[in-house]
Amino acid sequence: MTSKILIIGACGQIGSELTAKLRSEVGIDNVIASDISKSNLEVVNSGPFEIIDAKDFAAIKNNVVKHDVDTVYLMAAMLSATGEKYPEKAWDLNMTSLFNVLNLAKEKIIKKVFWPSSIAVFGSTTPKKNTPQYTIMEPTTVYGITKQVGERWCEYYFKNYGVDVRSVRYPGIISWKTLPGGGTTDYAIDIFHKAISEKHYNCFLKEDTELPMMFMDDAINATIGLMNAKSKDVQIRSSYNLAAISFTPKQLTECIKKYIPEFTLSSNPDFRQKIADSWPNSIDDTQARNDWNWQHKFDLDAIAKTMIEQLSKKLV
Ligand code: AKB
Repeated sequence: MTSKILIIGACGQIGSELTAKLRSEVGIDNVIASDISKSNLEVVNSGPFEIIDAKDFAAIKNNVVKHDVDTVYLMAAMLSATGEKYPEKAWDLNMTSLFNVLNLAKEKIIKKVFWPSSIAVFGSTTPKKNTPQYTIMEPTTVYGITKQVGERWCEYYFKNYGVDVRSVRYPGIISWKTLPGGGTTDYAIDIFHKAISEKHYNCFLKEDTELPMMFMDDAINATIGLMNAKSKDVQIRSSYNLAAISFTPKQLTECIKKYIPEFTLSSNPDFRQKIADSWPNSIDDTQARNDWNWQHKFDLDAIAKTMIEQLSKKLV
């Protein structure tokens, strides 16, 4: 029997591209997209779509039963920067939605769960270079706290209730199709939009702030690769470190200048600088590479080239 998939938060930056990729791989009717509103018409109009509030257990359960779903990707979350403005809302959304999905799996109503964690689980006491899989984790943002606690719950549900839950710690994800919202790494997308439209970008981070990043296509491949891995190969049930490249706003600017020579960068750090300063510069993801053969494809130059080509077509 074909597996039926529900994506919660399908209109967002990662959810929208995950929906498109899964629909192309397993068939349009086997992927039910859902979100709290119809904010992305491409997602809404490209296959089955339901309005679901990720905090509403009954709504998720009813749709799982209605569509005979066995696998849920929970992509709804409040990210780091917005979470600092609305700490209680971030806690409520990020934790309630996770429990809703884990409990459906515990009750054997669904079989498999994907839930993204983030580099935000790390804090200023974590080693910054090549941050290991297992290390000090003292996150300083509400978002990071929800992701760290969420990881503990995922492992707990796996060990105590046999829930097949899988997770990666996403770095900043760079994409051109759907805008991100409320993250600290969002500058690495804004910069391309402004490079094309204004030839100048005023960055909210200092120009030497180095953060781990990844192109969307790699992030989607990692997500689906982990979900397709044999259960015995998924040795980590909290969340896997996942890495591609690291760069600073200055290094990204140098790369963009190869394509847009007149582009300039200025910097006016705001509250997001403190968040970025608490995160790693680079990540050691050896275990993901060994356990389920994770490999990234896009380096900085390939990302810049693709972003500029695609956005130039889209923004005209
Ligand atoms: C954010 O900046 O909050 C996210 C993340 C790194 O999880 N992109």
